[in-house]
Amino acid sequence: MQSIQTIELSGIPEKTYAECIRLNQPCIISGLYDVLPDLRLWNIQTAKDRIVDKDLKVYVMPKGHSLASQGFWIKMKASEYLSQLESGFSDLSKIFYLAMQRLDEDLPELKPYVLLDKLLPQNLIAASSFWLGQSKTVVYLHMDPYDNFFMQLMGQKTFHLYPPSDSKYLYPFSAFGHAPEASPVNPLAVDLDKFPLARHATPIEVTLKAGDALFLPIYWWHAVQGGLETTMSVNIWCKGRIFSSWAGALQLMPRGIKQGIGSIINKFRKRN
Ligand SMILES: O=C(O)CCC(=O)C(=O)O
Repeated sequence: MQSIQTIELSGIPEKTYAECIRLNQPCIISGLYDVLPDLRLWNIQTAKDRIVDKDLKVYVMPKGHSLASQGFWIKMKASEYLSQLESGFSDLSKIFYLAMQRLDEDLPELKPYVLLDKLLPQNLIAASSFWLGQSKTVVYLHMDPYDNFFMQLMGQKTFHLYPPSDSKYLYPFSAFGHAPEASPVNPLAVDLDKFPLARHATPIEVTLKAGDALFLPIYWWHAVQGGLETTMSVNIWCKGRIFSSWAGALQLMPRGIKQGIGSIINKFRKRN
């Protein structure tokens, strides 16, 4: 299995970003706490103090499973989620994950404390998300149409990565279906009888601990597995570079076009 490079986070956002783009490979970014020392202090209480009154959308998966088709979202009060996170979830058959909460739309209360523009140039930031989960969360194998700057703030996470060129071995769902970004292959236990081409894929495994960041280039496949304790992360998706891989662009473009048309129709409906 391949290992990946480490680069030092620079206090000058443009410098770190330029170095990530130059490498165009997943890399660990060290020195997060040197640039933003307050991030070292994040814990469940930090979130509780700011979001306890919110209504949340929580991702739920049956325990031991990690496929796109098996997860679903439920509504939950933040107070309930946070107290179960501390004292243990009453439903032991499932994994509950406050996953992908957009800092702009879902949890703007947390955004001022992350100081995103100290990390990356402001004009490149497409969206940023907050993730807070119990142990052993799993996010299924998928890719995103953005470069990803991912920061681990509590606990450990293991990323199972494959380059965009491995798409032909990973059986992506149809570009015209509802999950073109996802693959049915489970990197945690690859079923070679069902997906024989997966034997040619070239996985990389990276474990992040609190204080580590990962740069994940656009269209890299990733499944993400939480460690044995509570995990907290914030990530930034960066604009641009959508044509850096034609295969990636063609796989995700139909959804982008569909979403674009959908948002124009919504705007039109609201106006009338
Ligand atoms: O942190 C996780 O559990 C998943 C993160 C992820 O999939 C992403 O940042 O794109």
